[in-house]
Amino acid sequence: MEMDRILILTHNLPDGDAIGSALALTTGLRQKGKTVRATWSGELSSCYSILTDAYEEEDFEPEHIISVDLAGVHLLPADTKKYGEMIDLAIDHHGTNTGFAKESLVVARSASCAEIIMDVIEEFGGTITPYIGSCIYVGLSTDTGCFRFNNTTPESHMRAARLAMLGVDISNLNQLFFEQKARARIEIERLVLDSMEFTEEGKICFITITREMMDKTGCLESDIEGLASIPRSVEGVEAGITFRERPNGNWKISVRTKYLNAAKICSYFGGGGHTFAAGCECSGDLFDIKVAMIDIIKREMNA
Ligand SMILES: [Mn+2]
Repeated sequence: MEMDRILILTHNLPDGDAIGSALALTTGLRQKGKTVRATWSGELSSCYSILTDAYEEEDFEPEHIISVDLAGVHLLPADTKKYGEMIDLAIDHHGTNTGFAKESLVVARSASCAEIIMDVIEEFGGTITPYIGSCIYVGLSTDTGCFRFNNTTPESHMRAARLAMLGVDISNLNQLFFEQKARARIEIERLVLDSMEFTEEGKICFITITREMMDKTGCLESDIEGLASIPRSVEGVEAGITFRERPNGNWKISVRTKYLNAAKICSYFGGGGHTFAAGCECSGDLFDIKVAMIDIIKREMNA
């Protein structure tokens, strides 16, 4: 591992896996005496402070760039887009990774990027401290919906068991990330449930998160993580779709399915992701987008 002066990038609207992967890798590389900095965009909800409070910023001119949990350079936040062509190594678990980096470590079978990071740190001789383990656990547990989603593998459970043995306070992290909710989050759930619509005899469910709802409740982008799993949780729903209004007026669309190929559905709209959880972004009238989405999903249902 000859790299030094490393900048670690991750995707826009970072989730637990993005933050956990970036901080775990940064800390692991620092153990090896490397100069490393992680970047992420936007304000994070308060549960992340258990990870970010211990992070110390370092200022330097980066010579090498690593991306984590990043499927394509179009997903980089505006302030790191300029590095898109210069990424030396991509560590990722998205099967749709576009191969933008000079070298790629993509393990599509891995439920989270954080699990790959755990292996990488151990391979280069780093120690999984309780702090690094906490970062990994946050990535692993959030990307698997606390081990409920069907991307969860036996290895996910085995790694979590090892993290517990290494001193990670798993029950505290579960409490922070899966039990406790910001007041604003509960308020927006109330509004989002009110937006719920069903079509195709209840097989397709839509929810909508508007800027107005965000403003009214004071939710941060990171407060609404996981809302996209609500529509699929309804009995009988085969495709749960979440429309989220971006500040620029575009619609960020999350598709969650039980057996349909969500990545394929999203590919018709220029997006991608995992088999049962994928996303895309559309501009234009929301009603028209819904009609187009229903059309594609029906085609997949009959395929
Ligand atoms: Mn991930």
